[in-house]
Amino acid sequence: KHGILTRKSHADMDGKRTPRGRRGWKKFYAVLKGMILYLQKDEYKPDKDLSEVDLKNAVRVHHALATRACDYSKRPNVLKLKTSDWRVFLFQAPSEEEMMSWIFRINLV
Ligand code: I3P
Repeated sequence: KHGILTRKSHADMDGKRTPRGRRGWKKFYAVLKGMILYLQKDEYKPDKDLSEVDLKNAVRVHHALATRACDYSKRPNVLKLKTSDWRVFLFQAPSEEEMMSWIFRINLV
């Protein structure tokens, strides 16, 4: 699965709140491949190698939990992703349907 996702980092690897200055929203081209959610600046091209930044932004979604971000109302179509290493991200999808589809696909991994 792939598509546009806008990310906000809410908690870091230790479960601690992401500090101010790193809590902004950022738009990515997201690709879910195997157990990894790749977040790239540009649209996915099969023959192009991932950049260092792309690899750094990639999120392991094995044993992660995706839910609708019911407690976040500033933006629509936002899902919450809790990873197995206690990071928490918010991802805004372009539509309700896309949000539900990402939640479903991530939780299948
Ligand atoms: C954050 C940025 C986010 C905002 C967040 C700010 O600043 O303005 O958009 O979240 O508020 O800290 P920075 O880019 O300097 O990290 P919202 O869009 O959800 O308001 P927060 O600290 O209350 O999460």
